[in-house]
Amino acid sequence: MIARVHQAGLDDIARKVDAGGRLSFEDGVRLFEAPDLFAVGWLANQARERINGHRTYFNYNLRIEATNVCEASCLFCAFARLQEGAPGARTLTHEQMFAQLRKRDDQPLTEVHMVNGLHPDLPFSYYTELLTGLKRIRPSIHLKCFTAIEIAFFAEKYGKSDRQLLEELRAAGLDSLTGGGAEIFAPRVRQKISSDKCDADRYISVHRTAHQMGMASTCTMLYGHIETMEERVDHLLRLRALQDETRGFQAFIPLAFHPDNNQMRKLPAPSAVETLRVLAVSRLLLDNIAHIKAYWVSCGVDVAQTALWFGADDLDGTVQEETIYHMAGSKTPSVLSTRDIEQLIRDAGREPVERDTLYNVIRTPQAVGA
Ligand code: V47
Repeated sequence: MIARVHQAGLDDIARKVDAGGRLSFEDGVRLFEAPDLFAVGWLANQARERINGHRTYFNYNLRIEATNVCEASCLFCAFARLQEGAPGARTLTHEQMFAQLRKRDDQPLTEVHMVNGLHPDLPFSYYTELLTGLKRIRPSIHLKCFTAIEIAFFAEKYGKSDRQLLEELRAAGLDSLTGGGAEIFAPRVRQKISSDKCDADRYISVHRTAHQMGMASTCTMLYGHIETMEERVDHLLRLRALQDETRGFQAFIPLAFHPDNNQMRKLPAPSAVETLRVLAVSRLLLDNIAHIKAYWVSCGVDVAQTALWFGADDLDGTVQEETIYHMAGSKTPSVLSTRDIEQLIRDAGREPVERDTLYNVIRTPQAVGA
């Protein structure tokens, strides 16, 4: 592999990676453009193994999507409906969501993960009572809810500062924020694909406030549509800069664009090669974010498994009940059992570790028969 890295003209980057040094904007662009995916992947694997060894994390989680009614009209979104009553619009009652959790009484769930549309009419109490009710049913559950876009929307709609809003949501049961809604930070792309949603500075400032309050979050990037390599690198380096400041991001999740049932359906989905490259370059550039997630619902189970040798060290979790990607054409199953995930990881030659949302180890499953 050293010879391949040399042939790919990446010796200087390899030296930096070896020394645990920081890569530059230009390094990032070269890594995206280098034809030899295996050379890039091998470098990312060095970084992955230095940070996480063979460990590969997953969690026992449940997705709940309270409403898909959304004021924003992002071109890539197949999930959102502009208003109540539109075909496919769906806002769940508290009881419906509580039932989703109650019917899993026998599952050792550690997390509920919730992302919603920007609903124009729901009162703030809809969210606070939802959080409180979920916690009442399962006091130990970690509520990882809302994107920074939702938080910015709530702050404006309910007339609260970000900090006040987050304090009130935390008092109701919120534990951490999801990373959704980042898309691509560059204004050129954002204007085209999600023009009526808050901008990159706002996304960053919500996460900054959450981190300053001691609340963890994750971060994402939607790739494989109209963005350039430079715009990807710019996005990653903005996340890295915030992480230098706050250390609040637990993981980065690249999200592969899915083209079905949305206004960008003429574009092809990114290939497996593209996905592996994005994961690898992310691992190399984001030297201060401990975990890189190959979200199997977004990139497919087989690619997620392969990605464990291309920089990724986390597969997300059991998921269950996901609709954002399935409405946009994801062919993945709706759920993976922890046993399925453990087997996928072992078959890839890595060591499965069940974690909670904050990466505390829940258990290190033994191989069957071991
Ligand atoms: O914000 C929507 C993206 C996100 C499409 O924080 C699409 O751990 C591709 O945020 N093609 C929601 N992507 C999912 C999300 C997430 C997923 C996994 C883990 C975490 C985490 C967060 O999905 C949205 C948007 O960026 N999205 N539509 C689409 N057609």
